[in-house]
Amino acid sequence: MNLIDGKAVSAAVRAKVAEETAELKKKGVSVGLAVIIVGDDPASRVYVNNKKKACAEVGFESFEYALPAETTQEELNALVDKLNSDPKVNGILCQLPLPSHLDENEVINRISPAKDVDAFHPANVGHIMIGDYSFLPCTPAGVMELIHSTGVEVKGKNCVVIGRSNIVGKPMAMLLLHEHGTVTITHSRTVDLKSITSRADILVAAVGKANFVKADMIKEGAVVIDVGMNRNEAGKLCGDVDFEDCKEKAGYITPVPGGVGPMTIAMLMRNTLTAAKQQNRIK
Ligand code: BQF
Repeated sequence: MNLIDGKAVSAAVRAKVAEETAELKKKGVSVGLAVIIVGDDPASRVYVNNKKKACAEVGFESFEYALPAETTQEELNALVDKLNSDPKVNGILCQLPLPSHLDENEVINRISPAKDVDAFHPANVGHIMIGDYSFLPCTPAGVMELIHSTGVEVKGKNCVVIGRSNIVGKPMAMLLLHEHGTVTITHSRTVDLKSITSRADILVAAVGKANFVKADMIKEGAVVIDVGMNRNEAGKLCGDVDFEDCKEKAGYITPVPGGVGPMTIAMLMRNTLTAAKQQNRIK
């Protein structure tokens, strides 16, 4: 088994972003990311803190907008409008999930596609589908970087994605397809999941169930990427893959924490830098 070190790969990406950010600064260009968080979900708070910390590290300005849980749609919309027209803000993200009285799609649709560093806006989703993109969705992009770090080529391989969310599963499948993988998307209604996952040379688990993937579901030597962020019965952070069960059989495997998570943040930094360059007409 080879452990895929998401911390190391993400540190390399962030170092490159920091270097380019310093170059921009010499040209008088600063990079800014606005992060909106509504309510007090503890996991969201941790994620937002991770993003702000990463911004500081690479030399971006970050602007946090922490709104109370009772915020109205109109107030949220007004904030997005303000950030869309603020030249110091190159990237805007609204931390999901939102409290249930707020419409996530309405917010996503309102963020200027040019500042949509999560790549959730339908215009950016469309770009991804066509294969012409400036921003890749952070988590799938991070997974691709981790796969690249193994040296295993995607071209011609059986790639299986477990999960079909708009944020991970669907764009993940599309990125693997762009690299010429033969891609299968599986989900909760899939019949005989194990027979499909067992044939995967590259398996990406984005299920949302702790320790769901067991050794008998994977192929010997497979690249196993764990996108899960779950808490088990003991409250311990764990992935969708039963790491202990799978680690000897997998060829390469990501841990949780320290696998995909840090890459998601690194890709957000890369997207924000890209946004700043585009807004300042720098190639
Ligand atoms: C690590 C996220 C589910 C739903 C919404 C580093 C993060 C996590 C783990 C992080 C995630 C998960 C984020 C580690 C952002 C990734 O060391 O393993 C960083 O901050 N993430 C998010 O913003 O929204 C989510 C998962």
